[in-house]
Amino acid sequence: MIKKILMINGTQRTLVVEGHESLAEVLRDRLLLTGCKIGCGEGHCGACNVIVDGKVTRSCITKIAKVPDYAKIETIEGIGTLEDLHPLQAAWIAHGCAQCGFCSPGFIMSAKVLLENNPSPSRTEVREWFNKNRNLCRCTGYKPLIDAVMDAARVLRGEITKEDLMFQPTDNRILGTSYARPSAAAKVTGSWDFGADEIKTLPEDTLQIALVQAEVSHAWIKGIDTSQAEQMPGVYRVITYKDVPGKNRITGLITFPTNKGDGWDRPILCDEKVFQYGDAIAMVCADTVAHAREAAKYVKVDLEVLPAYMSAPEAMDPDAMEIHPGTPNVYYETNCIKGEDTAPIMETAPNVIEMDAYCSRQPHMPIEPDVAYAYMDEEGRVTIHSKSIGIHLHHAMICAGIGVEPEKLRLIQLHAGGTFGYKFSPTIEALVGVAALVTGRPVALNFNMYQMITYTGKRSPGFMHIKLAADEKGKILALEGDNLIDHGPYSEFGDLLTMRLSQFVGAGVDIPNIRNRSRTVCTNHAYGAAFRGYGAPQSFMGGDIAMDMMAAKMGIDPFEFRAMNCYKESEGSTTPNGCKPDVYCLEDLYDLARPYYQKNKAYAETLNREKGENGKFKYGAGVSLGVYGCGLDGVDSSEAWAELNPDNTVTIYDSWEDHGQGADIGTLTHAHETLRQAGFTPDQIKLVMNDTGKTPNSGPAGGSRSNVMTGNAVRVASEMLINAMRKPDGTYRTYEEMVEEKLPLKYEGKWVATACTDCDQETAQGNPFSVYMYCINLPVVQVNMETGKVKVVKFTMVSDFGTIINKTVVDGQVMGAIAQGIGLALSEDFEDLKKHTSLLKCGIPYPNDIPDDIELVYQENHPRPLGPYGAAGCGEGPLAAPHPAILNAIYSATGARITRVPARPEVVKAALDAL
Ligand code: MCN
Ligand code: FES
Ligand code: FES
Repeated sequence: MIKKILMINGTQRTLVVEGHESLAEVLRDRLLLTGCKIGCGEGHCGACNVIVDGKVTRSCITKIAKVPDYAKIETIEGIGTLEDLHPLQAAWIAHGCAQCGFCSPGFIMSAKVLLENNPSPSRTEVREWFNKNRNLCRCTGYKPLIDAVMDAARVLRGEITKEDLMFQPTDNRILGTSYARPSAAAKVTGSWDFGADEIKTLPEDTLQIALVQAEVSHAWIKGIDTSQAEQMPGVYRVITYKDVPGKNRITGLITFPTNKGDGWDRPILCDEKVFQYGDAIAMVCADTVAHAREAAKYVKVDLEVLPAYMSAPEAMDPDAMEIHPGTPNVYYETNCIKGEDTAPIMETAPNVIEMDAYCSRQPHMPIEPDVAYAYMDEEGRVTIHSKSIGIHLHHAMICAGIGVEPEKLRLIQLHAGGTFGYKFSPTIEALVGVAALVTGRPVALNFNMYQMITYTGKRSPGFMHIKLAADEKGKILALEGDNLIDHGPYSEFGDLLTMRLSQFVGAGVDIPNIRNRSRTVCTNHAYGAAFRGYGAPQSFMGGDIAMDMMAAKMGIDPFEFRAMNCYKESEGSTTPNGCKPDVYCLEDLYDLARPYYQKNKAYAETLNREKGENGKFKYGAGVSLGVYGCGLDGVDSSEAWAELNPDNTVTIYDSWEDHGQGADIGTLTHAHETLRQAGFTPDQIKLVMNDTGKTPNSGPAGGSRSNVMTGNAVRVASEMLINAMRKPDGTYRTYEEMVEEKLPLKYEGKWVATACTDCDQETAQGNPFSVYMYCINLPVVQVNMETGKVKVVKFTMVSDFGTIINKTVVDGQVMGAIAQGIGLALSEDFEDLKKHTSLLKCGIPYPNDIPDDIELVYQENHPRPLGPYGAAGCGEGPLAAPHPAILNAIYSATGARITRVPARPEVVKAALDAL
């Protein structure tokens, strides 16, 4: 034990600590200064940054023993309050830097030291500083963070005030503005608790869970011996499949009838088989995390290791065994059959190209690892708090598996530090639920980053084979495809994802004739989970690069080739599913984008002339089109409630789960835009969100559906309320008057996408989405011809999301997606189970990997008839196709055609060498 005297936020504190403890642990566990977040826990992310004697310090890797007595430690809690924000905190809010907010305290502490030492930094110096201090953000694309530091510096220099930075509505209108999200102030002051922070405040008898996880990818389980672990210090109970009260399966809620599986293939705790590395075999519940983890090492698992099929082609080998006995490894097939037979067209068309492409197993890499806790509530319900982005969906997926009646299960969403879709699948909900049921005590499970990366779901790799035919003028005549989706061992949403290939290969292009087959394959690599873009990045990896190849073959400018072939109302163009898009906005979008494309091309030429260094660097401009639909396939729906309160405020209830994208500001803005007719101001609207015990089923926050579906439901509920409040003379009743007239105070708003239909299982023809969004991606890249290293030096995105509901949110969504697109294109991967085990090794982009030169352009003159106030979604369209645009730019710069991601230097170098 060591006695330490530390000056923490100006107060002298005496602490008795153990030498092996980190500064982060001491701050968080002893002092409850939980504004210091633990992301990676290994020095890679800066979420835990505090200031020690004036220096930025990653507290997770700083042993408390090394911190000198009387060291001056500053944490986020010490620099500003909700009432009196530090200029950096104010600027962070103003620029929408706190999306999920998990990284915000670490960045702000880092920036504070920079500005103390350099009051007038350049943008490059700010970026370099964050890069040097290893500050990672997965949500924002970094540019807003640089903007915020530049503005905070101006405030600190006395040139402007904090108030100048903040948008203030003048006419009680916030739609389309940069009104700050309700959660922003708490996020930037460190008072927004995430799961790991809440766990610290659970009752003293809370049990901490450690998992016993598989270290092989495929095996029969012959036996599990828990006897030794049960005797270890602090252990209360070791739980195996035998203890699970229910079916011990998470059901994938099979979406389509032609799926050959039954959806009950994912064990909560493995019983007969291990299906992938990291599968949970047992749970040790103990008094401390350390005790639980230590005891977990003593659970003995007897395995008969089986051949592991780590990719779709391996699992399709005729000699491969069925991973789930009784279900073929290829368990679902969708065919997009539109127009005439394509075979004769391919034979006779003057221009045909054929290509293969691969879209990788991209890891999600939120900075916050997975976390959940559970307990039995006062009504006898198993209550699970987790990062779920589909609380009602997950309720249905885990209820039978853990063995409780639906009314005895309650799911609540924690504040999430980013998910990017991995939480569309339940991860550890069922585990903590089972542990709470079996032990009868509160339980908590917090993954470390290694577990987060190696065990949670990933983007399902797509093996794309695409053939295109065009006439002599370049009009596309036909598309053929034969594609595979490697979905890992668990079928949940695998069919839905594969169906996306029938919806997005060729989307945005007027293609009269399509024959496109896509199959879902079960493998032993990481299970496929939704990832932002969901099926579109795979689709455009094939479909868009094929367009680029055809343009090159025909000697037509790739931008003009796309513009010429886009959906046109005059030609009655239809989507690959044979229906008309909700609006024809693409011709205008290409017109809007054209000057930006030409400017980028000219810029690349200038760079080649001025910075080419005699051929060492080559620069090129690229283009691609990304399209995404808002909603779950077919007749999607959502529900929200509006209630008038005694103090004449309104409460909106919905389950619009927040990854960090801004469900709170979305709900508030949709409600306010309607309620302001009755004079309500934003601060008179309260939000109750994301608790199956309190809020209606608004559907999951996936498929970029919420702004359209739940936005509409909020609008409808608000309209119902003010319709009831409206008096014949056009004024509005107060709460007292409503009560006096015995009028209901609470209204249930529902919205159903009745215009939609499911896609036909034989042909994929139908009308799956009520609203679409479009993005034209225009990057400029630098290719190092000696090493193959590619850098994106500029990124322009020209988008149509219909009406913009919140400008700062939409900007943030687009910039964050561009950064993830750059990562997908050039560095990110989860393939090698031994290597890809940390944020760093998985290739997450740091500030210097993302250009400062990001240009966002919006088209808003095509309001969506079915979107609330004309809005579409915007979460996923911007990640549908930045990566093909970057590969197309590499081609434009060098002539090397790369059709797989990540295009790491060795891949690019090999392509250059082969020229
Ligand atoms: N919005 C807007 N105007 C529009 C369209 C959308 O202001 N015309 C706003 C919405 O109000 C909402 C946000 O943009 O705040 C995204 O809306 P939408 O596209 O409807 O998407 P969802 O709310 O359903 O969010 C999910 C989507 C998905 S599927 C993933 S994955 C995702 C994403 O959004 N993961 C994210 N964005 C993310 N952003 C962050 N920071 N972290 C994640 O994990
Ligand atoms: Fe400390 Fe990532 S650097 S948590
Ligand atoms: Fe930076 Fe989410 S806001 S990680």
